[in-house]
Amino acid sequence: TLTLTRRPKPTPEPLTYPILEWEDIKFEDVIGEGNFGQVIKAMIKKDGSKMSAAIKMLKEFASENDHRDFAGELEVLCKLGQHPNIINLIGACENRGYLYIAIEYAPYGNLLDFLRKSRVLETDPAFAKEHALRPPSPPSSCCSSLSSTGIWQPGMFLVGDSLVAKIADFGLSRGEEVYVKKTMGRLPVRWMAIESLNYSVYTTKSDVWSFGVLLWEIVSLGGTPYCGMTCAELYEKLPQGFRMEKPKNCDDEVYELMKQCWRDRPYERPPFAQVSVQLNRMQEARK
Ligand code: ACK
Repeated sequence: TLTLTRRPKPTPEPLTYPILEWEDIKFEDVIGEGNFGQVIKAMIKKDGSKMSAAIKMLKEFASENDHRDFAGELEVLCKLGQHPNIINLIGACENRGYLYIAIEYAPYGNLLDFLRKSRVLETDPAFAKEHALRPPSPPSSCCSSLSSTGIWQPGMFLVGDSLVAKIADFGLSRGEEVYVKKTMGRLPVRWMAIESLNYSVYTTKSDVWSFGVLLWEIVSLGGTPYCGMTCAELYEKLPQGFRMEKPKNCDDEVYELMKQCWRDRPYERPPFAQVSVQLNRMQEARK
């Protein structure tokens, strides 16, 4: 006779992270505040040397869910490991039942503000007029219940030392749902590929599309994608072939790359490796 035995569920590995001592954190100014947490600049001592850090912590009245999400954020940061384009984890500290997560401090703040501030340097007044700053219109009710990829926006990046852009805020993602933006169930429609809008299909190729939009935002110094168009118009016009125009001061080959990222058929869009090679080549040619 055959006896079936159930394989025991694997017990989750305990989370291991670099531990910071409470005494080694010297809190300075509050640099940001969210719904349930805040970010405080600090000087920390780690392995005998002092460094700046941003400390994320929950507010006193945070719910049990918030605490779970916050621990999830630490887990994501641990799993991701170190990368030059990620706001890396420095360590974490538990004090009086509260968790404090220390991440790299990005001295230039978020990329979107950084780009917009750099407009002051723009000599062409028509440029600022053309890319009038306007916050994106809220998504219409038709697109408010889904969730989607949402990391390829300058709002998701911080600018670190040597002006390196780094992806930040993994508080928006959790566990296996990495890259799923949950904020109020809103979709980052302006960054979404046609197939994501129409069929909720998210692949690396739809990420390539979003990356193209990010590229457009960077070149237009923080312009609002499809400024003046509603969400409903995007649903209608993108499948008809409508695409954003070339931003002022944008090289033809950079715009060409954006358009490749926005090709109708996902498989016709270049893979990220190719996008990266092309961008590096363009950068080298400008040196
Ligand atoms: O957009 P900001 O200026 O940049 O305001 C937000 C705020 O804290 C809430 O997230 C800022 N912030 C978050 N992490 C960091 C960091 N590692 N370095 C510098 N600023 C940060 C973020």
